[in-house]
Amino acid sequence: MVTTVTSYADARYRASTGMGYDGVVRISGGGQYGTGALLFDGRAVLTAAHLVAGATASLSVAFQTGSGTQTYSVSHTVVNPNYLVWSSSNADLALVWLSQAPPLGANRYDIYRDSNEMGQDFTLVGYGQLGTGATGAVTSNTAALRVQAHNTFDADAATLKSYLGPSMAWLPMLGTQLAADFDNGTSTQDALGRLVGLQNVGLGLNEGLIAHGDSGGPAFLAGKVAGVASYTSSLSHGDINPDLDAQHNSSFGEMAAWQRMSSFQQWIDQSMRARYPNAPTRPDEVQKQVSEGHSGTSYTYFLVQISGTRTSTSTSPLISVDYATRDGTATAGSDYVATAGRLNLYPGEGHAVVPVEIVGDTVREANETFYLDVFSPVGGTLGADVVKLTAVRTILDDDLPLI
Ligand SMILES: [Ca+2]
Ligand SMILES: [Ca+2]
Ligand SMILES: [Ca+2]
Ligand SMILES: [Ca+2]
Repeated sequence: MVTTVTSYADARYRASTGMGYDGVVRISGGGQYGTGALLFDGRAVLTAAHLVAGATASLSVAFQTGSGTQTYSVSHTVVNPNYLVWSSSNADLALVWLSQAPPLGANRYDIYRDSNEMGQDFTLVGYGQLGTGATGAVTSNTAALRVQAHNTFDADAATLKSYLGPSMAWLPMLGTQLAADFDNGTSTQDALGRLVGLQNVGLGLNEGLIAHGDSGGPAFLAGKVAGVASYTSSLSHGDINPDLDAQHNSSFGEMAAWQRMSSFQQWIDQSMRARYPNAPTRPDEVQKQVSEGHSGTSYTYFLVQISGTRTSTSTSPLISVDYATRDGTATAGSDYVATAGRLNLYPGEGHAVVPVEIVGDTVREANETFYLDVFSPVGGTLGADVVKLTAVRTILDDDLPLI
């Protein structure tokens, strides 16, 4: 991660444990290093396809949390099918599933589902090469420092192509990549200002950019993954070259692109749903009581089902609801993993599940309950005058008393 600070080891740019970034992981495999983010089901890690698509060696995923560094193996990998079909740089996304439950202290993230990213300031987090905007990336990140920086989403990458033509050697698919340039507060290094007329010196000297090793890392808006780091470029057009040193090294005057999660959410959601073990598909299959287990986590599922007809029009094909867990006698963090997000039902889907992780232990306890609230429906209703639905789960203690 290249930032504008004089020292890239500056504590202000560390994404230290306990700051909300403990679900940002370092991915290793095939001699490559990259970054990823643990998604809301606590099993799937979102990253870039180019890190994993050709990896013959097995991948591993390292977490840094308050309980130290823990490394997990991967049980399954799915690369976005369009990565192989569309031209390079497009649909550069993969999901990898952990072979076992990760640390409870690792944050789980929803994806950012609204399409109002442009113009917003975001936080990028990763394990990439270190450097400054003035020097570019100068050193590999052998200490596996997790670093954060900030930037502003400037444009859809396809817009750049429409201005630059052959000066940009690739063809981003419309609406699928978020571009940001690396500003230092001057118009001279305002890459997208000079190249495509998007004058905006952004956060000035407070900006950062991705570098090697940050690939697959998250760009956060409101604590949700809005983008997945994909590539950087030193762009020029005719005699205009905003790059500070005219070298492709993540310096001031370059740009980067993130795959845009709001345009890939259907693929992400449906890929995850396809791998939930024993998920119910009908109300009579829903288990309202779940055995706690003794270690790791297991799932309980809440089923969201459409009854009646969709009210959405073709311009709004989604039905969605927001959801959030809530403590009853069970406590989030020790008995189950709190989760909150938005669930979409896509065209052709009549139901979907919200998985919640149940925390196993060997402590003798009472049976305990928690709730899932469902609210803010879009494209449908919860029922006349109903603003919130609540379902309850009982965690059955399965530990013997000490005798
Ligand atoms: Ca910028
Ligand atoms: Ca700019
Ligand atoms: Ca450069
Ligand atoms: Ca137990």
